[in-house]
Amino acid sequence: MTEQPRITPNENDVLIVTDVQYDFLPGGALAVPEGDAVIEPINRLAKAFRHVLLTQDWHPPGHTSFASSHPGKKPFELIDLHYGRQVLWPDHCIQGSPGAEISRDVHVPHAQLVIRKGYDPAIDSYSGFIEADRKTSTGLAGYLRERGFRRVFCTGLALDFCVHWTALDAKAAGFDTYVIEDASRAIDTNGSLAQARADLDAVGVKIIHSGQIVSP
Ligand code: VGL
Ligand code: ZN
Repeated sequence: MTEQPRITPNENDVLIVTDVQYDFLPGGALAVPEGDAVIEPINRLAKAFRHVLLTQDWHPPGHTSFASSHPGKKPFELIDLHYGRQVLWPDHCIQGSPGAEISRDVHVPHAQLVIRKGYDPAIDSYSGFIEADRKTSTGLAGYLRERGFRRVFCTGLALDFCVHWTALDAKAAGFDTYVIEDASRAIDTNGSLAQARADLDAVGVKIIHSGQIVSP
């Protein structure tokens, strides 16, 4: 294997920790396989970044992304909504519920921002930047620009949904964007993981390993 380049986080870098919430962890309503494996690398990485922010999936009860909101539909089926195709999910990350809490095992006391998403009852949001209608902004790109960040490092859950879309939108917003693969895990439904990798590659998001930044 060729040696991977080392990356040293600097003042213009931000680590984004996506959706490490109880509902995406083992035992949760939408548990990502091996989701808890992201916590150790994230904790290790977080110590190397001065600037860290978290995202939090944050749905009202009856959210349009829930299969339970569409009579006769089951989780993981696809449906066409007013903004396009939507995977239907088990009810998850309901505002104020224990499952929506960020895991207490994520040790990022110095996180500077928690950006919530998916709070519009009629629009899902995988991305921390732009909702699934692909129009409504969360304000995150403006925040990052105003803070002067240039490189964005993406981690968390799930690699093929929220990390994927957050990374694509970071790149499209002009940030030099990385996904730290071992600090992320996928749901992998309907070919979503292969598609996510192809999309990230196609736009030049760099897929790296945490060992390039911090030693295990
Ligand atoms: C996510 C499915 C539904 C994620 C959020 O965090 O990747 N996936 N809501
Ligand atoms: Zn969600």
